[in-house]
Amino acid sequence: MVIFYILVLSLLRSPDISRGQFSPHVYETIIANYAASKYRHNKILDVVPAEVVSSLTVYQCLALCLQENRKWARCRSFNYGNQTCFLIDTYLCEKGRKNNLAEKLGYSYYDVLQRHGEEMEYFNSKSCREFGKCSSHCPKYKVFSNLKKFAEAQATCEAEGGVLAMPRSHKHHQELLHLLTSHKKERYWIGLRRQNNITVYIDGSALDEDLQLWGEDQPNNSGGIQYCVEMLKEMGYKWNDFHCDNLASFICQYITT
Ligand SMILES: [Ca+2]
Repeated sequence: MVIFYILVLSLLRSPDISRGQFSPHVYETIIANYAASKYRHNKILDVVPAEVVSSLTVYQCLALCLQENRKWARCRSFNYGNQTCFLIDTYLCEKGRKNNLAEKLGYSYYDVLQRHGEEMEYFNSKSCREFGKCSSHCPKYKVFSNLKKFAEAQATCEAEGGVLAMPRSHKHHQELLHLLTSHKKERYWIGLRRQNNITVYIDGSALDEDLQLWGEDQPNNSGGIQYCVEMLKEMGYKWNDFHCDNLASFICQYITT
């Protein structure tokens, strides 16, 4: 991330960013950071562009957006497709605006947010929070306090473009604990379950055997019917295997990049 800021700042310091001045690698790095996520491919931001320039590569389009010496307000994002660059003075998650993405085959939408304040605004925006459809700057998780069976909880996450949360490290676990400080329900489903006697993530990936986040004496498969995993308050929100048809609150995770 630090490298990214340096790249952007170095671009901004130059008043005469000319097309093609930087190697494609530099632009690729920036594009990767503000990349069109899977939610933005074949989609455009559905607003009237401030400026349209044809016969450009996507990198040239980015460079053009980063230029600051234009008459209209600063470029915040762009749509790109068919070698055409559509510069835009707002962005998907701008506060107070009801910007939406629209389907457009072969086009993509890119944010170009350059300053920390903007990123915080972005981070806190309704779209980020509720739909997880923004970039990697979005919060990764969303807590649902209502009670559902494991499968229903997973279906709810999927309907929002996510999955049940898949903490893969102590750092992820800490992030989830931090989220739960303002909720504190008894139990939360996460995206882990036992299949063929092995606990795996809901995407089928393996659980790191060394990741010890189980509560005391868990998993115990009590009654031989505990095939799903929850974070349990009475265990300090460590993991407990639990009957999948029992009701619990749950945490979704959004894959945004
Ligand atoms: Ca148990």
